[in-house]
Amino acid sequence: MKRAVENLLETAGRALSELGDDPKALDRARVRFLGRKGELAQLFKQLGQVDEQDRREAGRVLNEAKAELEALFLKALDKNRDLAAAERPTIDVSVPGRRPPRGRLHPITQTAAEICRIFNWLGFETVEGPEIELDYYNFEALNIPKDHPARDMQDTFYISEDVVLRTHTSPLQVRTMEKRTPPVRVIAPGRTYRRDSDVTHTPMFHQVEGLMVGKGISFGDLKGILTTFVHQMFGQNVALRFRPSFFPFTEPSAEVDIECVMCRGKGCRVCKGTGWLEILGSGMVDPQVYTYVGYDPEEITGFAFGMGIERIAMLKYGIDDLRLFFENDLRFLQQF
Ligand code: 2NL
Repeated sequence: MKRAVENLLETAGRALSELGDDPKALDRARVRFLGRKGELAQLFKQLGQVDEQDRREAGRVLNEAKAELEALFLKALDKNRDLAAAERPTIDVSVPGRRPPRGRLHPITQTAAEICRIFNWLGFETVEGPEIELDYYNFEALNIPKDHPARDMQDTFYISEDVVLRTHTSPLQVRTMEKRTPPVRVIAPGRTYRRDSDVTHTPMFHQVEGLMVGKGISFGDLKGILTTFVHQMFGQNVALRFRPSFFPFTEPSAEVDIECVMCRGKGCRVCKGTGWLEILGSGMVDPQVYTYVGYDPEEITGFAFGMGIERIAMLKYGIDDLRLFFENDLRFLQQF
């Protein structure tokens, strides 16, 4: 038995020294010598056949051999790990890191923020609200009667008989007046929806509307505020004009044109030869609207205005195709 054990230790030692650094070979050797059916286990099995008086000594020798073998394999395993670590590529800490791509705000978002910033500076508070609206706030309270063309099924997304996707951001201002007592000065940006889709119309587009109501607010205030806005947005020297117009919710009403930003008023393709570009609609809030929100039309006056953000962005950045805003082509978006 003693001989067999010495033999085993010697073979194992030799096998380990010839192993090289392959971790799989090391594991195969471990199974061969220390495994459940390995060579050492075979010797333990033979213990039963050893003479009674020698069995105790043989057991001791076998247990010692087992401890020695285990120590041998642990050492080989350690050496193996060191070799593997040495082979792993080291990290070059001086290599510059990969830069994550930096996002930016969509040109529509930037334009809306710029418009709101100017009006905030003029004392208007930004308000936001639901895109799914009651017919009452979208039409009724704005003096748009049931048979008005703006309510036509052609233009409005109806969710039910009295619920719509808002067709403008005016309902926000109605809600604001309902909640507050004058004076009120708010600017309301947001998404709006109309059943309209061609080269110059998208079913979802963006609007900013503003409202200023209180005691003694006049058409002169409207002209002053909107003139200041145009000069801040498009430049101090840009000419503008107020042209009579009509909206169901304002009386009188006026549209604002600016001198064409492409040809500086000479006449070109963009302004269709007129030298002027329409940028917003406005007017004195119709007294009828005040009765809906519980204001006294004898006491309260004010003005409101609305503009399409896509149109403002196109004029400000010289973009000639509305669809570019909705394609999300990074080559386009990264320019803003
Ligand atoms: C346009 C014209 C306009 C308004 C919006 C408004 C809101 C209330 C009362 C009265 Cl609560 N008016 N909004 C007034 C005039 C014109 O928008 O061309 N928008 C793109």
